[in-house]
Amino acid sequence: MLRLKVNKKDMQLYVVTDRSWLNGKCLVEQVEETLKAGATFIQLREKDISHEVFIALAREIKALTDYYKVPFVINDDIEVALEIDADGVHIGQEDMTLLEAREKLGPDKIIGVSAHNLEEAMEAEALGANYLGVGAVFNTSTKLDASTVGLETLKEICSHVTLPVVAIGGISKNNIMKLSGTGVDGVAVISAIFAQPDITRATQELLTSVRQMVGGEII
Ligand code: 3NM
Repeated sequence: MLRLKVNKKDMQLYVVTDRSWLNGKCLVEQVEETLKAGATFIQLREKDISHEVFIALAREIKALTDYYKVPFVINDDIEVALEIDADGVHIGQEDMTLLEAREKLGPDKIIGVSAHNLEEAMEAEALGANYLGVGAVFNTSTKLDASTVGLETLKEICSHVTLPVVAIGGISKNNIMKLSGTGVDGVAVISAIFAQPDITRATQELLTSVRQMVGGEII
């Protein structure tokens, strides 16, 4: 199956939004800061938000990601993705099935799927996912129900699928190099960017590290 929608390079620095770190700042401005500093993919992930606010936020971010030519997906909410013509959705194992999402979105949209083991990863690939998110690779306090996936499992998944794979969960500039040699294409982060006082600097530092990591020696 030919899948050109997501390049492995798009996974390098995958930024997931989280309004809980705003501290009075504006999410759209924060997202633009990450894009200016080199973010390669944006996911709007907002829980506890009204449909109207979600749509308004999503539209504003879509205008930015179009301008910066970076893929933009919506977490879970396929109706929002359709309404604002996002590039796609990211779904978990417990969300709607991949086949249902594909039926609603059509063949041209991106569907990213969270996988926690080889079986889930291979199934998602077989059913037409465009990329995989694998985590949590480290302990994270951002997603309370995240269970940890070992680096060996991450490596096993990367070696068995051809899809782009992004690691998620507790990744920071201090531990990113531990992912070297796993075969992962990049990192997805929330707090390593949004919880930092200087978002531009945090983004640039992560991007530098992730490029070293993906280009690094096999461990
Ligand atoms: N998904 P941080 S971990 C949104 O394991 C999310 O699937 C995860 O936030 C998974 O970068 C996670 O602050 C939270 O750890 C990532």
